[in-house]
Amino acid sequence: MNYNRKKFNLTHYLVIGPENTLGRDTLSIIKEAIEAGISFIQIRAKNSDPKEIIELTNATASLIQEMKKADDVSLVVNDRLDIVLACREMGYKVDGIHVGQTDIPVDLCRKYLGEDSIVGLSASSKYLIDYVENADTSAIDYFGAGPLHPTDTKKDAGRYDGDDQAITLRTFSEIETLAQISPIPVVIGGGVKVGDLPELYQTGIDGYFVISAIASASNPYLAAKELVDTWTNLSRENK
Ligand code: TZP
Ligand code: MG
Repeated sequence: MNYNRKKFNLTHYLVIGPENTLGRDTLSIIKEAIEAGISFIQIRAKNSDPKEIIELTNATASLIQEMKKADDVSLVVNDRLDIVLACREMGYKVDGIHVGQTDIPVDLCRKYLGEDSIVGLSASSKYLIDYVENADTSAIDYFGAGPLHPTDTKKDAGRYDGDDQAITLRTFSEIETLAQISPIPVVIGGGVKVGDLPELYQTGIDGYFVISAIASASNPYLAAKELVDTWTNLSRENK
C-alpha cells in the first residue's frame, strides 16, 4: 500500500476524537468535514480504548476510500504507533502518525512505519524558534505548533517547566518567523477560529489545525466550509 508522504496537504487540518463531538457520531462529523474540503485528519482519542480507536481509524480510512479522497485527504493517528500498525495489518490505509515531544521518538516511528509514511511532531517548546532552528528534522514531515489562544480542548497546551499556570501563547509575529525558518511545513492550532485565519494566513504558515471549531460546532459541515473557503479565498487574493 502507498502512503501519502509525498503528497499530503496540511492546509485544512482537523484533529478529532469522540470526546470532542458533544456526543454526536464522530465519523459523521469527519464525513461532513471532508465534504467541506478538510485535507488532513488526525484521530486523537484520549478517552477511548485501543479497540475503539482502531475501529474509528479504520472507519475513517474506509470513508476516505469510499469518497475517493485517498490522494487528497491524509489520515494520521495521534501518539499511537501500535494503533497505526494494527490498522495497517488489518488492511487499512493510515498514512502515518502525529507525536508530541514526550511520545514515541520520531526515529522509531519512521523505522516502523516506513519511508512513505507521514510523521508529524508537535513543536511544543517555550523557546520555539530556537527549537525549530536546531531540531533534527530528518525523520519528520511537518511541525504542529501552538497554542494561538488558550483552549479548553487541550488544557496543558503551552504550559511549561512544571508551571501549571503560565501559558506560552504564540504571537503572529513569532509564527511568521517560524514559517520563515522551519525547514519543513508548519501547521498552527489551539483555539483557532475562522476570524484568526486572515492574520494566520499572512504569517506564511502552511495551514491551520482545529478541533472544536469543527467538532463542537452546531453545524460541523458549515463550520468546516467557512474555514476552508476563507483560507482558499485568502490564497486566491494573495496569488
Ligand atoms: N495541540 C495544541 S492545542 C490543541 C492541540 C491538540 C487543541 C486544539 O483544539 P481547539 O479546540 O481547536 O482549540
Ligand atoms: Mg502526544
